[in-house]
Amino acid sequence: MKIVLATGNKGKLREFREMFRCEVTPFSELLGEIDIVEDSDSFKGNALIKAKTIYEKLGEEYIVISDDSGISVPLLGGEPDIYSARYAGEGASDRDNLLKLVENIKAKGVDRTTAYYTACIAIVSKYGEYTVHGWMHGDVITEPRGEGGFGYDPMFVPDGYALTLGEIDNEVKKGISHRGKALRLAKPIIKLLGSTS
Ligand code: ITT
Repeated sequence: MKIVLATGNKGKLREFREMFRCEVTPFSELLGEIDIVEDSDSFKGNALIKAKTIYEKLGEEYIVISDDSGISVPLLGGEPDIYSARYAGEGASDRDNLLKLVENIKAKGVDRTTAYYTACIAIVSKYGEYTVHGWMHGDVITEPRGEGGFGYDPMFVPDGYALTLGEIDNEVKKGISHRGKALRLAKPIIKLLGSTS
């Protein structure tokens, strides 16, 4: 069975490719651009919407994997959470979203506060639907640093580190990240599904 990723996010695609030793294809190479409406109220719900939409278009020879993820800041009542990709509005860039989060934290009168990333990975194949989660805890800061990673990484300092994810090597991020943890749980499921066909 062929593994297809139901994501249009280049940062996620790069991290998936680095973690999977087998070939993974982004859905756009097979289906072109598709606008998927992510209207669930949870990471799990949105991850399943993405994977099921692509699986239904591709069919039984495929294992479709999606990721729905985001950052949550307790000081802001958990924002932006499932709205992380569109925090500064529909079509907002990673930079716009990061700057909005910086401004909202500053408006609370602090320059650092706790935060965590969540990733839900959904796997859909002819054998059914599976989901796994991973989390990474740390702090967000109002003076972003570093060019690495993507999204909110330049403002996120993982617990136990002094550097931001924008400054930390990608290999290190994989070992500690929400996505890395979820992917390590997803791997044996994907392997089993691939060998059952
Ligand atoms: P797809 O739905 O096509 O996969 P997306 O970017 O719209 O891509 P999400 O709806 O899951 O994906 O939104 C995730 C957002 O959360 C993403 O755009 C980033 O802003 C942020 N995010 C998630 N994981 C991150 C990470 O590892 N580092 C930095 N930001 C991350």
